[in-house]
Amino acid sequence: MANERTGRRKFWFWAAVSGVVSAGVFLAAAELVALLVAPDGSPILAVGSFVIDIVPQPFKEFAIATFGEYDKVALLVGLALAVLVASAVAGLLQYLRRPLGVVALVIAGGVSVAAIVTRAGASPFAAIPPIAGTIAGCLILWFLATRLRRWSSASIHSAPQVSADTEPVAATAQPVERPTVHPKGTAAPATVDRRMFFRVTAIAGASALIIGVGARAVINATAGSISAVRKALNLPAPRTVVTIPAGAELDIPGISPLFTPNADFYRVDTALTVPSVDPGTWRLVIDGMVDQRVELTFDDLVGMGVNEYAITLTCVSNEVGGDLLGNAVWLGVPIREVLKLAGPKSGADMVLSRSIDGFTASTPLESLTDDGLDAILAVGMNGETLPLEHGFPVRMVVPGLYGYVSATKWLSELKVTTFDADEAYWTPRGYSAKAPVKFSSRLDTPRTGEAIPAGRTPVAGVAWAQTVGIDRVEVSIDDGDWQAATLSSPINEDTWVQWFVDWDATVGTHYVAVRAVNKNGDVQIEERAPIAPDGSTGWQRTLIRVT
Ligand SMILES: Nc1nc2c(c(=O)[nH]1)N[C@H]1C(S)=C(S)[C@@H](COP(=O)(O)O)O[C@H]1N2
Ligand SMILES: [Mo]
Repeated sequence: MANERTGRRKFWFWAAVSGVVSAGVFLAAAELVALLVAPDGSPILAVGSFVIDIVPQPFKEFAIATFGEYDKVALLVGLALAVLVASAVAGLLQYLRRPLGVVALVIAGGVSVAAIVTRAGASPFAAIPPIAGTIAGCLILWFLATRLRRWSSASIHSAPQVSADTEPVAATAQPVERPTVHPKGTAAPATVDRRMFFRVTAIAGASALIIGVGARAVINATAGSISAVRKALNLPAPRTVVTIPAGAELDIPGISPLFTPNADFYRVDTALTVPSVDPGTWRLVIDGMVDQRVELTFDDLVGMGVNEYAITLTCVSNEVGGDLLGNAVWLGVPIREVLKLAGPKSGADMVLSRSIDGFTASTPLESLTDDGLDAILAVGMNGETLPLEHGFPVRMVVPGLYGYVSATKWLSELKVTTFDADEAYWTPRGYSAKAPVKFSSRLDTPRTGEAIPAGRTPVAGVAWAQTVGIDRVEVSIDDGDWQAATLSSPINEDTWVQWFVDWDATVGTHYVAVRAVNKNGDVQIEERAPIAPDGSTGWQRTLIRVT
C-alpha cells in the first residue's frame, strides 16, 4: 500500500514535469515564430508588459520602492515562477482530470493573445506566435499525459504488492518481469509508454530550452547591434553650446554633481525590454491637425541643426527628498521648428507624442511652440549619443513639465490634437493630463539618518524651479529661524542649482529642514501631497545624528 502511494507520487511528479515541459515548448515555439513573423508577439514579454499596464499604481510604487532599478527583473522572475507553478498544475490536471490541463494551456494561450493584440501598435501578425505556441504546447501535453497514464496504470496494476481493489486481470496479465520474457524486439506496452514518455520529455525539454534561449539570444543580438550602431553614430557639432558660469558647481562632498552622469541618471519607463530602434530606419511622423503630414528621417532631423541645452528632467513619481530627477546637457533640435514643417492648425491645443513601444504623453501645444521655451527633440545627452535606455535615437525633453507628460523616449510620432480628443498613457491611470513641475528642493548631505561628527559641516543639496528659476533656498535647524543658503551660479532657469549652509553641528539629534523660493517670489508648498495625480509637495525635514 505504502509502495503504491509512493508509486502514484512518482507519477504526479512526472505529470508536473510534463506540464512544465509543455509550457516550455509553448513559450519556445512562440518565441521562435515571433522571431520569424512578428517580433512583438513574444508572449512572455507581452504578458509582462500587460501586467505593467494593468497593475494598480500603489503596487507599481511598491515594486519600484522594493526592487528599484530591478523592478522589471523582479516582475519577470515573478512571472517565470508563476508560469512554473501553473504549468506544473496543468500537467497534473491533464494526468488526473483529462483534458483540464490542455484546457488550462488553451486559456493561457488566449490570455497571451489578448495581451499581445491589445498592445498599442501591435502588428496584425502578432497573434500568430502565441497561437503557434499554444498548439505546440497542447500537442506535447496531450501526448505526454497519455503516455504517462498508460505507463502508470500498467505499472501500478502490475506492482508486486497489489491491493485488494486492484484489477486481478491486469495484475496477472502484466507482470513486472514481462519485458524480459518478451521475444526480441518487442516490449510490454508499459515499457514502450515509459520509454516514449521520457524520450519525448527529454527531446521536448531540451529543444524548448535550446530554441527559447537561442531565440532570445538572437533578439539580444539585435539589441547589441543597435548598441554598435549607436556607438558608430556621428552627430553633427552643436550650433550653440551651453556656457557654464563660474561658480556653477560647488565643491562639497556628498552634494549631487551639477550634471548627472548618464550611468547614474534615473530611469523611469514602462518598457520591459529597452526598445531597439535603428536610426537608419527610424521615422518621425508629424500628423493630426496639421496643414501637411510630415515624415522625417534621422538625417533630416539632425540636418536641421542641433544645439546644446541644459535642462533638469523631473519625474512626477519623485517623492519629497527623492532622487527621480537629473540634470543633463542635451543635444537636440527645437520642437517648434519641427512642428512648423507640418503647420499645426488653429484649434489644436495638445501634442500627443508616441513612442515605438506604445507609450504616449500629452503636452500642451504652447509648451512646444513658445519661442521662449527650449522644448527639444534630443539626440545627445552629456556629450554622448542618447543612451538606449534614455530613448535612442530620439526623445523629447521639455523644461518645466514632468517626464510623463513631455519626455517621450524612442519617439515615433507627434500627433497635433486636442486635450478633448485624445488622452495619454498615464491619464486614465490616475494622473493629470497636464503636469507642470512643482518647484522643490532636496537635502543631499548629511544624508537622512546618517551619523556625523560634531563640528562645522556643510548642509547642502539642490533646488529646481524649471522655466522660472530659484531665487533662494532656506534652511532651518531644529525648527529655528530660516537662514538663507548660498547658491551656486545658475546655468539657466531650466536647471537645478546647488545650495549650502555651514552648520556648527553639536552632539545630539537635530532636524534639518529645507525649502526654496522661486523667482516669482512663491515659497515652496509646505503641505505634503502624494505623487498622484500631479506631483508631490512638502518641505523635506530630516533627522541627523551628531556624535
Ligand atoms: N517611451 C517612454 N517614454 C517615457 C516614459 C515611458 O514609460 N515610455 N516615461 C516617461 C517618464 S514618467 C519620465 S519621468 C521620463 C524619464 O526619462 P529617463 O528614463 O530618461 O530619466 O521619461 C518619460 N518618457
Ligand atoms: Mo516620470
